[in-house]
Amino acid sequence: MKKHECALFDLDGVIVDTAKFHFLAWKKIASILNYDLTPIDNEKLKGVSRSDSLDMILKMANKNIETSKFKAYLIQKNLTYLEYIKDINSQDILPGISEALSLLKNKNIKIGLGSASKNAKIILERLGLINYFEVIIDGNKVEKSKPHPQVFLKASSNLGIVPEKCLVFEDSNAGIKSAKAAGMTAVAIGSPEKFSNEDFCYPDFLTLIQNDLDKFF
Ligand code: B16
Ligand code: MG
Repeated sequence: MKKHECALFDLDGVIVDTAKFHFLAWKKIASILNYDLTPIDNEKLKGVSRSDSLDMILKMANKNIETSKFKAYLIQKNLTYLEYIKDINSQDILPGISEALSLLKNKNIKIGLGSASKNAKIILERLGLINYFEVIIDGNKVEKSKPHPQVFLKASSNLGIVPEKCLVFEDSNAGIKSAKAAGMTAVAIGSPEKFSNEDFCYPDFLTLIQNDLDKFF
């Protein structure tokens, strides 16, 4: 197995289960549009930026809205989401993540974040994990949303590691496509049927670190 020098983590759905809160917040906006957003619809929104997500929901609902309303829905969605995550703390870190971060740190592997979320920093702070990350590329730092490779390419160039030596942990199909388009090794976390282009897939992070984390680094 090729050894990697850098680990790039997605946030929502990999480090913490905030995906369920994004879903609930979008469900409220969708219901205003008279659309019942389903978990299957929601899979397509994972890893996608806030405004691209609203565009996709409008297509699903077959609705057109004016720009002012579009902006208002983005604000409303984020306020709902922020309310859901206001008490988030270290107990919400998904199993295996803390162990993996300290293991990687001890091995001198560079650690970065590649998230579409504009709320990434406050979430990492609330989880008490922010100091593990040498580089944080979030939704405020990219113009192009996953599946575009920009988020992971920016992380690797900021860390000074070539893409081929970077390993990405992702829970979304958009994120896996982004990692592969960046020329990186893509590890999918979740059920294999959700993904199309991953290099490896594990049902959850705990299974990955109990069996295989060492072989990648
Ligand atoms: P925000 P990730 C993504 O984060 C989420 O998966 C996606 O559902 C969300 O729309 C996006 O962040 C933007 O989040 O509204 O907080 O800016 O999975 O790339 O860490
Ligand atoms: Mg994610």
